[in-house]
Amino acid sequence: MNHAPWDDILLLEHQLSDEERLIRDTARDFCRQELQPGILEANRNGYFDTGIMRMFAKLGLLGATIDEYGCAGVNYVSYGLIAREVERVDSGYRSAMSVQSSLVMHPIYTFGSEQQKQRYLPKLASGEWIGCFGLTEPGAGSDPASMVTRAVKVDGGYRLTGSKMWITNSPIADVFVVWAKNQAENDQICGFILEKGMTGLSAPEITGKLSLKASITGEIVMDNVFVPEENLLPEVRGLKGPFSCLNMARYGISWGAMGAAEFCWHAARQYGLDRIQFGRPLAQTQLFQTKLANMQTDIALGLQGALRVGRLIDEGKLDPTMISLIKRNNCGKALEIARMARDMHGGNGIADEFHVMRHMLNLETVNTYEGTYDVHGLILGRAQTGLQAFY
Ligand code: TGC
Ligand code: FAD
Repeated sequence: MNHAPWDDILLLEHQLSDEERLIRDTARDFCRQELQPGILEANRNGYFDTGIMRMFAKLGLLGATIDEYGCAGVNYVSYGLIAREVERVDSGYRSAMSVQSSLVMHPIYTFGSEQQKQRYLPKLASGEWIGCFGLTEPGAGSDPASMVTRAVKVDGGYRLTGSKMWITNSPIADVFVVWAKNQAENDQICGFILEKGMTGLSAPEITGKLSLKASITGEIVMDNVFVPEENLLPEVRGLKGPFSCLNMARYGISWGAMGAAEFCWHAARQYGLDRIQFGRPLAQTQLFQTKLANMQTDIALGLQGALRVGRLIDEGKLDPTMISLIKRNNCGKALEIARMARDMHGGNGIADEFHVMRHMLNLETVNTYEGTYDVHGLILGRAQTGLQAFY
């Protein structure tokens, strides 16, 4: 009889190719050696070290699915495996990586001109430039169609006015992919590439966050910013532009959230084995074991779902509702697991040295951004009933 290991009960390991395992192991070693040791201080101080982007770049982790312009050209399963390892350390680090890869490099690669690809992709892949993605506005979050940022056609380009809110990396960004209604095209949503230093462009930091503290978040304020014609993304119009980028990022999040959940599960299990109360390890109680079993079940199934969707993307069979299913499920389950792990650590669970409460707080954001848990529920509900319930 075969024995499945407790931490890989459905033998995900056997479902990966040698190359996928190698990429995963490289990412795992890097995360353990380079990222994990500094996370406590980074989180305490609310600090994101831009050197981390260059470290990601050295390993080929930025824009990893693109196979030109200095990028690694790995498949989507590998991209997911990388996200899982990075988020095992901190959701904020996975955020920095996914914004750069899926929300900045992906739209430039997919919808950009050759000139735009040549100008931006190599520098974004090398981590020399940091990018951000501006869709959300103070009055338009779940409903980006109601955005008010506008582009007005002028000689040689456009003038952009408006503000974007809750933008990962914006205060440190060199490149801003911004979505705005284009007055010259009947208010259709278009993508524009803005660069740091353009007159009228600023990106103040949002302070006071209790979640994702090791990631930097800000606004994008555009006061009549002149954007040259050649900085308009030529190949896409409408919300399907930003949504197709979100498909890729949400897919990565479904793996990443499982990485954070695995950290919390393993930590809770070890804590329960080490901690003696009532004369025996906590892990020897029925309640503790049931909680571990629930965590194991949700993680094993969540990883299988993410892997299945990754394989379907690699086979060219992506349907966005698949991504809503795994983003919603995996983020919701990861958040429950982190909350449970915090509880299982007792008082120690609130100390940052045990890491579980940091993951729990981060996952509150992960469950909210890139489409909230409920919004993905409504996307799935619409797809199966044919009735939209957003309005
Ligand atoms: P709807 O009518 O559904 O669609 C408008 C057009 O878009 C197309 N479309 C998609 N295309 C590709 N992929 C998808 N997933 C798509 N979903 C929709 C659709 O076919 C249509 O195309 P066309 O050609 O017919 O015009 O639009 P709606 O206004 O009814 O939208 C509803 C809803 C709720 C689904 C959508 O607005 C939504 O997903 N809201 C959530 C917003 C969101 O996710 N924001 C994320 C901001 S970025 C972010 O959070 C980054 S965090 C990064 C980090 O730090 O990791
Ligand atoms: P709202 O849309 O106001 O939602 C509030 C609540 O109402 C939620 O519970 C929601 O589920 C619920 N709700 C909304 N609509 C409905 C409905 N029709 N029916 C029932 N319930 C509904 N955005 C970017 O563009 N780029 C970024 O890089 C980025 N990074 C982020 C980083 C962080 C740390 C955070 C917190 C957010 C980031 N976001 C970013 C924004 C994020 O995508 C939005 O916060 C998210 O889409 C939700 O929008 P909202 O905050 O306006 O909430």
